Amino acid sequence: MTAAPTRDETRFQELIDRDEKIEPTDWMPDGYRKTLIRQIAQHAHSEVIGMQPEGNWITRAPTLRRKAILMAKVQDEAGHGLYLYSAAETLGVSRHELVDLLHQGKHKYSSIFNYPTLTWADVGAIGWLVDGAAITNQVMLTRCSYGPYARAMVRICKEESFHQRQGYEILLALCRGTEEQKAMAQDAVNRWWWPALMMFGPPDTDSTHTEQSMAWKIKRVSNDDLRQQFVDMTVPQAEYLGLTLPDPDLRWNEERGHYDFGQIDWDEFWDVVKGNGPMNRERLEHKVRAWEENAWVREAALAYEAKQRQRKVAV
Ligand code: BYC
Repeated sequence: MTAAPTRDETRFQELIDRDEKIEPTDWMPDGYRKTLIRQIAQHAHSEVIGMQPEGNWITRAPTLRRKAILMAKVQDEAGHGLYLYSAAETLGVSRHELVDLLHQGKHKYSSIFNYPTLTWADVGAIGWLVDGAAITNQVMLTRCSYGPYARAMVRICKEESFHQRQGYEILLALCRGTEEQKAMAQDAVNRWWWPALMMFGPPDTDSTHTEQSMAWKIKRVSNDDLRQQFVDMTVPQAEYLGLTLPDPDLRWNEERGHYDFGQIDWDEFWDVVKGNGPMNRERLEHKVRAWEENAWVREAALAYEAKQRQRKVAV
């Protein structure tokens, strides 16, 4: 016989059923808290590690205008990391702890950022495909049952929409340029298409958390359904660019009302998730190095804060 739900459990379930938000001071099941910390931390780490592939092109952007836009975009990603670490902190874990776990290799971040950015066209492909996939996922998360996470997503989605357009515009310029430039755009899309599809996570049948996360309304749509949404949205955009998506099985299915697409290489996905992708080591080493080399900035900020506090007490 299962025990009757407690008052806390009943109230939590009522809030979920009524589509109301759970707030930091509300009671919540341990599993709900743990799932959110895991997902929000992974999300925050992804934003921060995600600065590296594009940051790699800031010094080599083709024009001053492109450089200014790219710098602003990369800086936005740092901001997203900050909102997300703050959202995680409302669940009783500190940013410091989470960053530490990332640095020790005990926390995951999105598989997509373990691929290299070989040409300027990769910056366009990331904006269009990676930010495009991120928005598809994050629009759903604006309806997440946990208030602070859902609200952080609203602002992040607005900024990601701008990022996606800047990426698309980079590719559009290349596709309307010389044959060499168009070939560069095609090559970037060939390399980023499949990893972008992997961003949505394993197929629903292999997903550990989807069922419970959907019952708690943390996730509102499953990995496979989001992936399908992304494919359906992106194919016409590729056609407009005049680029081919590297999948011979990609075709419109009249009966389903969706595009069919080919098999994703899940062995490659899990290999990257386990740390064996082309750039895993480099990404983490770079992150840890930046953390250590910039310790003086944190120390100076803390010293300044302590001084300000002393002054306030004196006044
Ligand atoms: N990469 O049960 P599942 C950005 C893991 S950054 C690595 O389906 P869940 C941007 C998963 O953690 C945007 N690992 O999990 C920044 C789990 O392992 P654990 C990043 C992955 O959580 C800079 C296991 O596989 N977006 O926009 O229900 C420049 C089983 O998966 C991945 C987010 O983080 C992956 N791709 O669903 C440009 C969105 N997929 O934890 C752009 C927030 C799965 O049990 N996150 N795993 O050891 C989510 O929505 C969900 O966490 C996921 C996965 C849909 C990703």
